[in-house]
Amino acid sequence: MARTIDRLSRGRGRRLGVLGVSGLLATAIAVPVVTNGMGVELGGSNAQTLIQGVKPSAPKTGPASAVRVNQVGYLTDGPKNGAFVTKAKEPLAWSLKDADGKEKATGTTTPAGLDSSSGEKVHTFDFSDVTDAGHGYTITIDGEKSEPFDIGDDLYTPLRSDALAYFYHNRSGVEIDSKLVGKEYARPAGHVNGAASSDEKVPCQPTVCDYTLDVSGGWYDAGDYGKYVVNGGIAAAQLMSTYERTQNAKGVQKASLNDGTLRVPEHGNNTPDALDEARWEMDFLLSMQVPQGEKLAGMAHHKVHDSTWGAIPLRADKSEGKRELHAPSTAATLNLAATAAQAARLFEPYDPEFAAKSLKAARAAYDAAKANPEMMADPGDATGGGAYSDYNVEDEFYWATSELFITTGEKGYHKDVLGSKLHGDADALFPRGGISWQSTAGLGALDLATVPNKLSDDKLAAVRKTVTKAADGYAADSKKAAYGVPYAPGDGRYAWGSNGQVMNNMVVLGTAHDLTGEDKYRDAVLRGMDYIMGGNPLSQSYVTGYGERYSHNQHHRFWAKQKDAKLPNPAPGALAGGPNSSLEDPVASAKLKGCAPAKCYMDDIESWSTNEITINWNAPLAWVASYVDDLGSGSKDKAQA
Ligand code: 9MR
Repeated sequence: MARTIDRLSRGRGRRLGVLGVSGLLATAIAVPVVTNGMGVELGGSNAQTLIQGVKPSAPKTGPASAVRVNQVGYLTDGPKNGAFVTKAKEPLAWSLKDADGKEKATGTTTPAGLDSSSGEKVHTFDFSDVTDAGHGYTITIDGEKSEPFDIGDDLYTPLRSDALAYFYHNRSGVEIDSKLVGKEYARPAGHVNGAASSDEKVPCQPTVCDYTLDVSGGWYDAGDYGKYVVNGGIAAAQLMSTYERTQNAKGVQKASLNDGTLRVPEHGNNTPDALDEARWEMDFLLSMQVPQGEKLAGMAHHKVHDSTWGAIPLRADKSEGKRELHAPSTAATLNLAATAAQAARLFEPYDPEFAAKSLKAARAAYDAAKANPEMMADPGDATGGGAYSDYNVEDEFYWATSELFITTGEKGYHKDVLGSKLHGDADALFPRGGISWQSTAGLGALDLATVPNKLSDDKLAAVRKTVTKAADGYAADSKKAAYGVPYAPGDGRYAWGSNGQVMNNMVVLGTAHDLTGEDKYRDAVLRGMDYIMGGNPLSQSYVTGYGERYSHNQHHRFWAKQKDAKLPNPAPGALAGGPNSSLEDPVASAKLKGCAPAKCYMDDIESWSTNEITINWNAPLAWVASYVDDLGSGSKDKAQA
């Protein structure tokens, strides 16, 4: 990765490779003054070890090399694989060179035949035996040279921070502070201007209700300024789980997401920064609940957004669209129940009052959903915002009751967990295509498997088995794929947000690794990172600022430099939706007709169906970034349960 990475201390020893990455790595533990990398001091009294993000060099564009590698790099002790596009039938020689062009290792490729994801013939190559850390390595095959990459420990430390900073950047209802994000990304608060476009006193769509709610705050969903309880819910849950994992899994850096570690304004409040970020959304989700005294009290409104689509580009504070609350839905209500139940246990040590309020809201939401199990959002309600309609809420019920059971240990919730058709059914909990906003049961199963709870030993073992069974499937998919991606939807078609699906499969794999310590799960996560960071049929890194050829024109109304040179590109750490076989926007359908699944992507701001960014894709990215950072060197002897 040809750029500087700022790292401050992280309180853990590092293994330095023979090629010496020591110049980049600070070793001191106590850092009394924390800056944001632009020389600006951050944090309150508790600021301790702010994790810095990348300072990207300009993205490369133009024709890609036929040698495909992870453009960020490979963990010192992890697997190291790549692919080469060629019609050659016989194995070819590969040569690994260091930054000075000196040959460090050689080998031969393995012909892999036709790769169905790209429709191209490829060879694969494996240089896992090379464990010398360094920068600027390249692989040359048949006269073609790869993009440069690193070998080293902790390559994903900045991603842990950048993937989470995405959420602060996209906060609604508050000024985005240049001291935290730099001048380019600072902006005034959006949707709190007292006008019809304010979220402070929002009426319902006509005939839906006759009250108004203050639903300011929360995160904008994506390139649009809608805020959806379905989707906001899973994103908040996965952020909380990113933190929760650091408290429960073995071999993790427990303090890595604590107060003073991330770019949030709440430093010094003694609450882990990852929870501060999740709280910003939780307060919004709670505000979407129908108030006591109303007919549907306890239910949650499905969404709030403009009554018509806003133009692009458009900074949040300049948005003038009229905001409206849409009808409550069972799915939204269960998202609220699940996340508020999770928040109740996580905030208990930091803000017991908020924890109690959350638990009360979660119980009320769950009861309301049981009383109204079929209030489905209208799939046609998609003007000015997405529909997020979902006809099957069994999975949301399973997720919500799992969270309520974990938090309370109560018999009623226990009965509902065990009584669910989904319980114990790995294929139903973890569909081939992955967990998504439409398929949330896996979130409940993952938490039951990893967060201490009152399931009996045999039942806990059975839940864990569903996780490892699903992970076995994703790991097998990764092994079969020339590009190593742990994503093989049944119909072979990549979904809208396929990169989010890849990430969610990696969350399941990472959890299976946490539970068992088995290398195959860790390897599949790292192979997934290879795919996301440029080792794919387009040689495209899908995370802004990471790798050489990274996505930088994602669909976003403020990060819209492609439309207006005065505006910024997406901030580092933003994950593009990725290839979508269905080409659901005019630009993609005009330009990508007939594309092979993993090539149905373009880095164009107009291609919202392949190149949007959203909270529910960045949330699993944050989980995965935190997991892979914990791997350190990727050493196989990582201590496990
Ligand atoms: O991620 C959603 C995808 O699964 C759906 O197929 C698609 C069309 O309904 O909508 C996607 O979600 C978008 C939402 O509707 C509006 N905000 C942006 C979201 C990401 O593209």
